[in-house]
Amino acid sequence: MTQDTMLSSKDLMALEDQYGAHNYHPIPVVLSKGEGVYVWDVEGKKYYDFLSAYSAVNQGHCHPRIINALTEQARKLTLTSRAFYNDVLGRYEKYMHDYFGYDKILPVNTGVEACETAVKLCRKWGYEVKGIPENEAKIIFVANNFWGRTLAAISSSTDPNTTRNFGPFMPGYVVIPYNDLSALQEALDDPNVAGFMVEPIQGEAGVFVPNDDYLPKAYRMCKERNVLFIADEVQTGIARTGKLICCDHHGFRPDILILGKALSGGVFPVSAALANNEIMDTIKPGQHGSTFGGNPLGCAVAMEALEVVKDEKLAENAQHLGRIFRERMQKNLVEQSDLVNQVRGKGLLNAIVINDSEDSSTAWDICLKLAENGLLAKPTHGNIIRFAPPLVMTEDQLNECCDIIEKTILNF
Ligand code: IF1
Repeated sequence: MTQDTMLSSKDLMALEDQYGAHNYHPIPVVLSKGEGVYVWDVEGKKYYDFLSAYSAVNQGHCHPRIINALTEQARKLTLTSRAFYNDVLGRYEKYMHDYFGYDKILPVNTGVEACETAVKLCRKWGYEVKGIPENEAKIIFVANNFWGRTLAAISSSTDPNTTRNFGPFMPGYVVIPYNDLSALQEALDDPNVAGFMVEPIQGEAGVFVPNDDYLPKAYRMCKERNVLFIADEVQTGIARTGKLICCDHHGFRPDILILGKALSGGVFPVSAALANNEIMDTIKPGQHGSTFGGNPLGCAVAMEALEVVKDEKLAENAQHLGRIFRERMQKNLVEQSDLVNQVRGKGLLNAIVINDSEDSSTAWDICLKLAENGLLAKPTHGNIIRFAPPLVMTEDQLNECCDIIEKTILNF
């Protein structure tokens, strides 16, 4: 069963079924190669990737510059732990300061760790700077949020499938409806609120874009109450929505910025919480960290991944192609087909809403047809299909993809 043994897609799926926990239900395609906007399955069939590993592969699969940074660093030094300094971390931290404009970074591995880091930072700031009485700090979340699978993360979840039989949960959370400023105003009346954490566009909820004034007004309301605005940009950050981070569309800077996924171009888990000194300096030695956080390999990869975003103007491309995508879906599907109710999104983070119930299998069945026709996308809920290709796509490629999507759905 080594790599040399020739196994078919069917064999490989059977292995996962028998030996792996059944915590996923993937589209039945087994991928073995990726390059730019394309992936190939074991049998050699080529697909356009319209998921980009949930927006982690914004720079395209196996970007040669990022892979080069990975292999060069891997030959020199991969991990020291934070018991010692390494010669890449400081450079990376300065690089992140220059790139995103925050005083300091706290480097971690996965997105959920970065989100939990933000929650811990927020609580600590709440006690030590804002002056909230011990163990009384609250953090406001919104309904249908998604920030990972740890107990701290699912404690804020409103999805019963995510929480059932995993309790008891973390206290100190308040959950209000998304896109609802009066609910936020009311929740902010509690003087023990330390922070408000939100995804600028809700991913798992189905690429739900809030009203244009929601985020900037929410930010201002938080400022008025001395509450930290925490932006979970793990999915929306790194050029995905047509700006470097989604909050850039609205002209304000969150107090804590959480990044992950495409921070490493999907090559290696690299995530981070960024904040200014007033917040970050509340954390002292021994109070937070991990074995791998800030490892030289991840730092080298992240710097190159961010250089690629700048050099290849990926934010601009996402903005431009996103407009074309939504225009075509609107004109050729929403207005032509009873099957599609809506197209929504920003930049190249988009979704179409299928005219069927949330618990139908229509979106899933359409995704199987799309795969047959050479394009990989994943439903979120039974009636929403997310479309998020790598941002290195060309206009010609995007138009070819729109042809595939339109043909598949009009023939469905
Ligand atoms: C899975 C969804 C996407 C995230 C936001 C933090 C994290 C995520 C906004 C945690 C992770 C993932 C994880 C992935 C599915 C996926 C997802 F459909 F579930 F909602 F992207 F849209 N904040 N999102 O979206 O980051 O610890 O995973 O690095 O299989 O659970 P992580």
